[in-house]
Amino acid sequence: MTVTKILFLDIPTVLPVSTSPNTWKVRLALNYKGLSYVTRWVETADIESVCKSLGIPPTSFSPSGAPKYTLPAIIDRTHGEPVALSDSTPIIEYLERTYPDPDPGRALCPPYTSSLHALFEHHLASSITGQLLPVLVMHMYDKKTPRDRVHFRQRMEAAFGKKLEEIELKGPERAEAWKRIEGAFDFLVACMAKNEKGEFFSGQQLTLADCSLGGLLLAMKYDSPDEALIKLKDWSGGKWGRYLSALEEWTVVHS
Ligand SMILES: N[C@@H](CCC(=O)N[C@@H](CS)C(=O)NCC(=O)O)C(=O)O
Repeated sequence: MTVTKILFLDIPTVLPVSTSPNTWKVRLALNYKGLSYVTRWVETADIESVCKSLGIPPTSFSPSGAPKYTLPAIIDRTHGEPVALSDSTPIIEYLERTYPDPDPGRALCPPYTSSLHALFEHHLASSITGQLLPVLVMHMYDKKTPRDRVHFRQRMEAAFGKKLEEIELKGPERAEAWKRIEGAFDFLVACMAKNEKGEFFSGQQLTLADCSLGGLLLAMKYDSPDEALIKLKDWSGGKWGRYLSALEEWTVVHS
């Protein structure tokens, strides 16, 4: 374990773990790199005020110019002057630059892979993450803290112009959506089969791609143990169950 003074901001749920793919992505990186950190749990309703008070920058701006604050975020006070960062990929790139592993084979961001990782993340977001909301919306809602449920319902209903319960797909439409998602996971398995060894997208060691993919799988597992996780374990000859087991040693939640 490398002794660092990192504060990691994550989103609480009614479970002892988060269900956010992006915060899981950074937690996997912190655990894989063996960095010590403390978690501060921030409900979504408080993300903006907490980030502002800690000097954490927004991750995007709305067309009107209003800043949008999201988690994960970190504050690293290891080297005196605090470094406050948001946005999962820049956070992992910072951790990699600041705390490189002596073994180059364990690099999360190996040299010259930024463009490939950007492409991978774009693919994951459009082919899987973006397809999950209509099948997981009520599972996501159920796992939120009571206060965040109110916040989530308000934002989703305003964005979709209908009740949360109506956003969720049902019947044949739901089955078709799951089929499309299974197809996207099968495509990843076909790519991963090109590796000679190892359960991960990057073979035997994690990279940024596996932090993103692993974060997504953990979010599905914890948001929906009785539907998404059952499907994941069944798809692709059990590949995703094996992937989740291989990832397990880096899923510890340091509070
Ligand atoms: N590009 C950001 C996106 C982070 C993001 O969307 N985080 C979500 C949780 S998974 C969030 O903070 N949502 C709170 C909100 O939208 O108010 C990253 O990769 O960290």
